[in-house]
Amino acid sequence: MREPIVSPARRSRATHLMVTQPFKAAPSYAFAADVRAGLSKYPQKELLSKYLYDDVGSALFEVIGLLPEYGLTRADERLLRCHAAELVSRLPGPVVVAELGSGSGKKTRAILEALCRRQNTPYFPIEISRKALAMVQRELGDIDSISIVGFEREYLDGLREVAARRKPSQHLLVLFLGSTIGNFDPPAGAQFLRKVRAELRPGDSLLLGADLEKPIPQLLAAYDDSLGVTAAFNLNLLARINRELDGDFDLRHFRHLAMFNAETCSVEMHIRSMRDQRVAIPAANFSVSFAEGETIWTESCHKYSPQELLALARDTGFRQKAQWIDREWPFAESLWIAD
Ligand code: AVI
Repeated sequence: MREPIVSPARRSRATHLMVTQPFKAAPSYAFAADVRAGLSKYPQKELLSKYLYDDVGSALFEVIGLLPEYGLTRADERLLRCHAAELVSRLPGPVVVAELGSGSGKKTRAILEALCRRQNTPYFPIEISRKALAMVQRELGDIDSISIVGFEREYLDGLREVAARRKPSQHLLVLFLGSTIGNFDPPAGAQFLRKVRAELRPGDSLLLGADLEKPIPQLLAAYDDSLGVTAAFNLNLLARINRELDGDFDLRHFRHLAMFNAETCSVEMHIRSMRDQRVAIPAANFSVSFAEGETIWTESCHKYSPQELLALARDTGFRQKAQWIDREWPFAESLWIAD
């Protein structure tokens, strides 16, 4: 089992410091197996959205957050900045913070600073990206009274470890920000939140960031921006298959597509084949044919309503204590308490 990454402030006390060394990426068998399974699906080929986030994809996603058409990241950050003090005032102390998918940790600063004005705050970012965890140390390491221990783990594995480490007197605040919940289809999202709840004690808190419904043209522009950054983010998935699995996708013959699925209230991202073609992916022991116009479904971004979030809280073992909604870009930050 891998050891957590420990912030510089704690290194001297850590008994199991993981030494981060550059390593040559081994071909990922899981990636190859998932690519093969997804592209074998009929009638709708699929690739899992988690594979959008290699180093190139993560860098492109950072840029997406700056685009005028995509207000989601700014709304999330704005709400956290404006309501951090109120949020903290609603939590019993002392609080331990676990963040599922922290990224660089930048948007979490306001909450951590507000908490650190009140108490020493242990912060456990949980991330599958080691690079992101290293960025957390740089981004937040200067906050007084914080101790950061990063877990390079899947969300639920990391949360289980954090929950097991906290003391009986410590209240756990779980952060699940940025509307990552929207990238689960709603039943899977509810199932995931039930699993989160199962790791908590009654009275613990979850702060959930979720993007809300808005006019379809606004949504389509957000996922098909005029600069083509989202298109590059999506097509990078094929480029990643070429890089990591020796695939021979010719990117000139595929195109990004964003469309709104009214039945599921989601924006779907697809990649459309612009001609009949066959692609070999030797490291996955596989080749695949595409008909002209056929698509690969790469991501769904569900848009919630405030009522749906309230029902979701009840359905998954929580009670909603507060909710803040951004006026400029409908987005909700919901504070839920474990029942
Ligand atoms: C990470 N997630 C919340 C983003 C979203 O809006 O659903 C991913 C994204 N895909 C395209 N643009 C942004």
